[in-house]
Amino acid sequence: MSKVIKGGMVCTADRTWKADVLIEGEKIVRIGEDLVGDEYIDAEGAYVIPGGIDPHTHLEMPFMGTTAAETFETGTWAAAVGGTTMIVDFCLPGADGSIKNAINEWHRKSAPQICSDIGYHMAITGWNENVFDEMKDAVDMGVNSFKHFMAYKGALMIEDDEMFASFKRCAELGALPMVHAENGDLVAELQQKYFDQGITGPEGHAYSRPPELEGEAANRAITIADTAGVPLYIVHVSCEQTHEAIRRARQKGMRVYGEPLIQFLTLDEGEYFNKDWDHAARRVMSPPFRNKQHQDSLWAGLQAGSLQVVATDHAAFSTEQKRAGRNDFRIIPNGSNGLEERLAVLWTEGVETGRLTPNEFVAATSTNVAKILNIYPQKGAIVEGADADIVVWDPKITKTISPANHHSILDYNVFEGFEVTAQSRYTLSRGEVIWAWGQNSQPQPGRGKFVPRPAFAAPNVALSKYKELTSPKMIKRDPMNIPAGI
Ligand code: DUC
Ligand code: ZN
Ligand code: ZN
Ligand code: ZN
Repeated sequence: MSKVIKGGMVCTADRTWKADVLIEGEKIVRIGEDLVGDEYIDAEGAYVIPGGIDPHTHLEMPFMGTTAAETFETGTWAAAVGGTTMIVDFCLPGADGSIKNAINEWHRKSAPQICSDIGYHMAITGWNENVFDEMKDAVDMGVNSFKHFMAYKGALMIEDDEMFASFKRCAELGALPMVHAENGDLVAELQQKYFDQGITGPEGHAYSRPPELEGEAANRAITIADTAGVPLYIVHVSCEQTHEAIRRARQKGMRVYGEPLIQFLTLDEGEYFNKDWDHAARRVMSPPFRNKQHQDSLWAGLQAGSLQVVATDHAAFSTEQKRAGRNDFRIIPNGSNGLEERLAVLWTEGVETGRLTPNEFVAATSTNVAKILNIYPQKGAIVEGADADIVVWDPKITKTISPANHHSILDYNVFEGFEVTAQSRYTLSRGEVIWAWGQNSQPQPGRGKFVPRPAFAAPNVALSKYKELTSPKMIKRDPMNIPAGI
């Protein structure tokens, strides 16, 4: 059974033109005029874009004494509604510290639930011989990127020497290191200081994580990556300082990538001063939302190409879960939503306002992600031979975002009240229509597939070389336990 997406404007990262798209099975087989097939999908008046890829989600992640409420099923269903056909989720090691076991655990949880495709990043939360060895297993298992937390002291935070060892390992494996850039030592100090001053509410979260501490960590990570001779991906870039660090590094010829979040582009720090505690706490995430000056810098980075992708860091905790931090902002589970809203909000606030072209929108939501994470052109492209992950993107459907009409499991939505001016008319995942506007039927859980991401071409370094140079040490960390006041 072939399908033709008919009458739309194909819009890729490079250009926009009127064409039909012929799909056979799971693949795009032809792009051209007046194509014929067994079935037709109406794209008149709409753009035909590569399915969104969200490079940063935390579904069902055990974190800060609880587990993120969004499941792999509800998350990928919400994603499909929003025009996202693939997510890259963060694997955290469990109590045994094993990378291999963590990846298998993520497969166990995600495989029966996912409605569309998935990849993983692996978190490196400590350093020892086993981590060194298992990083190779991860790459062999199709996980070619490793995240390092420079914050969450006493739980996930990694020290500079460990990060350097891990970055060197990435260099020899052809893997991409990533960082959560915040100076965790200073964040912990500031948290204690504000708490001791009697600031116990969500505003303390914003005060204790100033942009300077993010910029410092970003610069440090860039220096470490440069010394290790490896590219670097900085997740959730929230502020001008981090953007500037990335811009400078790129100007020097380094491959440093920056990922602003849709939340950071459109929501500001004023949210933490809302009189309604629940409202403010629902928006507590790290790094926190910033002011307009920082937002302007992020938009400029997307326009100029010094920032490449827009993600969500979707880590959804219910109001009830957030209330664990009722008397102490330090234990409010960190995270906010956006998986379903990312494309529509970026379109409305970016393309409709003239800040981004439709092609830049496609690059930031899909194509650049696929390139940076080494799955292009299987994903992120409308070309013959690519997976038919395609969205018929209708710039005339308007919607007011609300928990009443969203598909996330959450009981609130940080974008509530946003009027968006575009939606997915049809979302296709490997040739199958998994969302049709107005029908609201859920795709089959378990139909999604894990997408292995191969290693990048690596310099030819003997695998044993750094094993002698790096001093393995065992530091026990427990992501479930972030003690207050450290
Ligand atoms: N930040 C969050 O807000 N949530 C999950 C992890 C992170 O780094
Ligand atoms: Zn330290
Ligand atoms: Zn992070
Ligand atoms: Zn994250």
